[in-house]
Amino acid sequence: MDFEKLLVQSLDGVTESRVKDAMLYSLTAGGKRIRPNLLFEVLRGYGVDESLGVPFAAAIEMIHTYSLIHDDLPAMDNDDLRRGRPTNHRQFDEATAILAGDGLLTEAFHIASSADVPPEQTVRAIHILSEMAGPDGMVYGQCLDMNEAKDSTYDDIRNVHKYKTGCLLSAPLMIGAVLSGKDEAETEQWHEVGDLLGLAFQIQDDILDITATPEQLGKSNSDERNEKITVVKLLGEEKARQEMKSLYEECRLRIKKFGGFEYDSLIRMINAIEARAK
Ligand code: GRG
Repeated sequence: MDFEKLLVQSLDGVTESRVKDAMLYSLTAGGKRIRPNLLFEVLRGYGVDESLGVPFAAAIEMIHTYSLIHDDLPAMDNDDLRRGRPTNHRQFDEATAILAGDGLLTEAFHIASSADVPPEQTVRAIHILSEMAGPDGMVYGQCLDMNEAKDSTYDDIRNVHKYKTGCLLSAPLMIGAVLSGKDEAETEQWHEVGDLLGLAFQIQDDILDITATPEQLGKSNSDERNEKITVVKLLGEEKARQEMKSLYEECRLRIKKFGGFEYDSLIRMINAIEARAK
């Protein structure tokens, strides 16, 4: 299955315009596709045909890309570089970048609602997607992040990461469980795995921001310029690394506990995420 091709094809029906060009510009800029692959790994582990997940994987990657476009805007982090290219508002203009984000967010739900799976699974998956992306999920996390207090504690920062980063990693895991016919309780356990993964992933992001160059990362380190409080600043690099390792370990332990789930491939993916250099 060629997900890259399917992702681009999922926008084939969208009217040609400057905003479509801007949507495709960021969508095809070479993201790591962690979220789509998490969804495919859950389906694989439960022995379900991965192609069933394509519309939802595309929708999640589109929502993730919209969040990066909006996060880079002058009113937010004001960044010039993303995925190794000029940010969307630098390449196009601010108004087009706002519309490109809006377009990706709304088109994501259009694509998800057209999935060829039982309607009750589609409704549950869309319910999860909107909750994880919206004002009870990632948007809430971004709001907390924008209004961060100067005396924030590690627990405060953990809460920001749970929503800002964890929710959009939980969504593909949970939707994978839904498409595999799993009940609410099991789906909720995948939510917890996503929370842990989000916390680990975000600490790693903070560590990479100070240990790798903007060229290696393909993005600028705006945390320093915007005087953001990071886990590395609060705990020191060594303790932050230990915390990250124990979160990834806890994540692996939880994954190995799911009944009827072939976990080897997903565990290999988690190991690869932990070893990432960008
Ligand atoms: C604007 C509603 C709104 C939300 C923005 C995504 C985000 C929330 C902020 C971006 C800054 C940031 C560090 C977010 C945490 C999530 C994260 C580490 C995103 C980067 O994800 P990767 O590494 O990116 O998967 P690629 O480019 O590989 O897809």
